[in-house]
Amino acid sequence: MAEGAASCKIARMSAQQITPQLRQWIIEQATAGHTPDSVLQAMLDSGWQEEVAVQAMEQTLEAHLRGQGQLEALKAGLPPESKPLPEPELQQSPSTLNISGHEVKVLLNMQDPRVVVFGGLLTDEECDQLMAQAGSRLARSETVKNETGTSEINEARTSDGMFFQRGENALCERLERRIAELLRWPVENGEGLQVLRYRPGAEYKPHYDYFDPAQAGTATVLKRGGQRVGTLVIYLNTPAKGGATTFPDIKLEVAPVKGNAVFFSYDRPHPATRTLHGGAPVIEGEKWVATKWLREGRFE
Ligand code: PD2
Ligand code: ZN
Repeated sequence: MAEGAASCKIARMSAQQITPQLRQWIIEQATAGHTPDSVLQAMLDSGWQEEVAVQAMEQTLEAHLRGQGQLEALKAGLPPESKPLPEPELQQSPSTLNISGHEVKVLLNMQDPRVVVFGGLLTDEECDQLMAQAGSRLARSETVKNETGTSEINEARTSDGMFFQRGENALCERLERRIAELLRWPVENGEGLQVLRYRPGAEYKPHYDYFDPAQAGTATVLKRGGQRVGTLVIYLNTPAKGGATTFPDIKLEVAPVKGNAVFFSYDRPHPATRTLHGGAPVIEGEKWVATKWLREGRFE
């Protein structure tokens, strides 16, 4: 459980009304793992009347947390129940995993944040085929617009991209099954594979892959499969220079190597997960990746 909630700087109206901003602040504190007691105390410390503060907490948190199955744990002062996450079988620190006859190397295994680097997840032929299938369908990448849940061109992401439908063809199906077995997460909970191509100078500025609960458009996006809980970025080629996947919070840089992949998971949509990550600018050559995002529920 995190320490006491941050001080409540939400402006108090003279009548001490429960505003949308106050509700949002309460949800943010809860998502960061603060107990209801500490959130309440932070409100009292900044001058909220106890009656209003308690009512705001009840109204906001009960509805929000019941949906996440965390209300009872928080009321009891327990850390939020750790939810199931995609997770490879690495209990005995194997150097290789046999995934239905396909050998995958374990190159890095970090617990907190959860980051695993795999070697040889795809064969060179699979990488080449995926790039060939995606090539003619590439368009300037869009990202989800936070306010509305729709897509927009984003200067922070200067790559070209496309999405395959899940199970769109035999190769996609085979890779989806391999990823599901590797990460022990249902095929049905995965988004379709996304392929990105970065030309020299192109990059993906550091970001989180989960949907920001504070943004208005998130409710719409979450209707289809709930939150993202894990990401697998697979390198389809080896750029001559640049293009590492970076994790600024932990000062980790993963080199893009054809067929290798980096996996990371996040148990809550919050920076406390330290899963900020980006694609560093490509300096020479092109960089191609396939990204698999994993949802908490069925993505239909
Ligand atoms: O291409 C990458 O290294 C990269 C970096 C950050 C890909 C993504 N994010 C992504 O697809 O979300
Ligand atoms: Zn990302």
